[in-house]
Amino acid sequence: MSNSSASQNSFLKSLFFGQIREEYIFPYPKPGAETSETVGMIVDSIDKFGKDIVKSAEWDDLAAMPIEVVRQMAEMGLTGLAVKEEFGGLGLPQSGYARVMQQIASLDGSLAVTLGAHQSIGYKCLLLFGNDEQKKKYLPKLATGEMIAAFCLTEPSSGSDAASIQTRAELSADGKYYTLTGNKLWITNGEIAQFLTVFAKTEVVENGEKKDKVTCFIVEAPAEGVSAGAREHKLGIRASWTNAIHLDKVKVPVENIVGGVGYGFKVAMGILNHGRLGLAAGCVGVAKNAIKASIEHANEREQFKKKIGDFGMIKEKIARMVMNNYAAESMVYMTTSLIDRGDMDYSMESAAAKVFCSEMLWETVDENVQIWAGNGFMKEYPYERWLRDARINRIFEGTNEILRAFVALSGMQGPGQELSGLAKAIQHPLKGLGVVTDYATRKVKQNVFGEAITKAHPRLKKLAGFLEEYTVELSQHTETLLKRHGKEIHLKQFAQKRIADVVIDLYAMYCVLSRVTAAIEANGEEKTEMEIAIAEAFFSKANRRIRGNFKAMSRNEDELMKYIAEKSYELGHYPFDVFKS
Ligand code: MYA
Repeated sequence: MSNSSASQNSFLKSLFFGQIREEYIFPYPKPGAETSETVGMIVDSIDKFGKDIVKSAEWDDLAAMPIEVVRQMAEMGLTGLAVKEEFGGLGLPQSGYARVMQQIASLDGSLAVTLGAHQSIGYKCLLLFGNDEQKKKYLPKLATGEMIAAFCLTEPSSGSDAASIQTRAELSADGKYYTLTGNKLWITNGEIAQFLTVFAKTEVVENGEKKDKVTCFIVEAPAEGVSAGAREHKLGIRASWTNAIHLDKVKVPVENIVGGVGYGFKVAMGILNHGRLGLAAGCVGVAKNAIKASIEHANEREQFKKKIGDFGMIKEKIARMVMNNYAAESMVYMTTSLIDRGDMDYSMESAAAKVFCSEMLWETVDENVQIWAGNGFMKEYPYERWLRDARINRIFEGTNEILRAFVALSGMQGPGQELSGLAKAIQHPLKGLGVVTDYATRKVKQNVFGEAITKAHPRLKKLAGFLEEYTVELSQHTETLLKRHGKEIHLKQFAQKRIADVVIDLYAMYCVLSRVTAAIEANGEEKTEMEIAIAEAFFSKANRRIRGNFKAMSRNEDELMKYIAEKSYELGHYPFDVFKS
């Protein structure tokens, strides 16, 4: 996460400096032949399996699914997708993993969440930070589904503020084990899991000072002191298992610490950076279903002696659904390829993809209900369930609000450090000369020449031009905000939201540009007309959003909005009534 120098930054972090690292995003990644073949076979078997076994409507009514379904999934290898073959898994890279999650989500939301909680986050700590002994001991059982995993971070008083957890782990006098006590909330797979990734505060000594820091523990269940609360009843993904997990003086050997004492926060964030992409891929899978259903109805339903699909308002909806899903899909597989490279920070990209895809899905399933109208609202059809199932994606694995704040602040951190370096350099001219020169050169380059995109297809030159312009503007607005607010920028959420929205749109646009370039290069312009149209329409709409956000950085109604909110808090209710005025 270090931002000390622009040259070490990820694609999105670099954009905040006005730099376009096009070598990171061109050419658009193409899965290898072996991965494509394996994924193709798994996707086919998921579709077959789905028809026979998945009973979404029934499960949704009962708010439960049979545990045998999870066992059958495990037999198909679906519980060990990214685990190396030597530990009994399928050894898929992140791109292949995401494509399979996309397919599972298109089958059933509850099933996807169960499987996702197991391997996207449940035992991900082992894949990312586990030592050889831990991997050997647990991965074979987790890959085959003999053990099901759960990720235990959230607590009653700790949601978005993950570092504020209260669960404690005390080291025994002989230094051999920790005793964990605390309560975890809304844990997916809680009551069916045998492998719990638990985050707890431990005492550490840093520079001679005692501090409480987060540590990650593997807790096996059942075990003395571990219990699951009653199954929660939910709006959507109703058949998945969601429980509180209570830890009452649970003894955990020191060998079960993952990533080192005091490094648990980094472990949690590393896991979530992966998990957010599994979720984003799942959103793409469900959206594809909804688009298919909408097209089917648009083609079949007649009103006023015409197919409803012939009406402009329905065409606009279908086109928007297709266009936004194309952008979402482009972001997901661009970001998984950044993970597969193995040498890059992708934390912002993964958060941006999660926000974009979950909001794209929400809009898509909502418009699908609208197209199906009365039928869309009826339980007889799956569409109202898709809507309910989709809602959680904007909440879990980081609410879209906290992820917007993360995208904005994480991006501004680097320029902030350079600007404070610049301020220090002015006070200490000799010490800071290098910083001043470097920073000033970059600003001049941005303002006078812009940063060229050289790898986009010539047919998309105009679109590339927008991105060059907006990238420079992003860095300029970042600088203005940092100079205006300094460290207080952490508290300025109206501004953070605008910056995040611009960056998320920019990332989507860059991914689309790269993907359509690759499509033209592979198939020629004629065969790529639909994708070119999607790119042009997407850019046109995103342009309007970005321009609006840039404009609102200086002219906005923020103070009025704050006043209305604060006045409402004071009153405690909506104070108006036309009959009482
Ligand atoms: S699990 C629960 C999900 N919970 C969250 O996601 C919590 C959200 N909160 C946070 O992410 C953090 O607390 C935030 C930081 C971001 C607010 N990568 O001072 P800081 C570094 C790498 O900013 P804070 C669930 O829902 C940062 O640079 N590093 O920290 C499961 C700094 O480093 P340094 C990161 O203000 C549901 C340090 O940490 C990251 O406390 C089941 C401190 O940073 C990062 N991302 O808060 C799901 N963030 O010190 C199943 C921060 O070196 C789903 N840092 O400068 C399955 C899917 C199914 C598909 C369905 C389809 C339909």
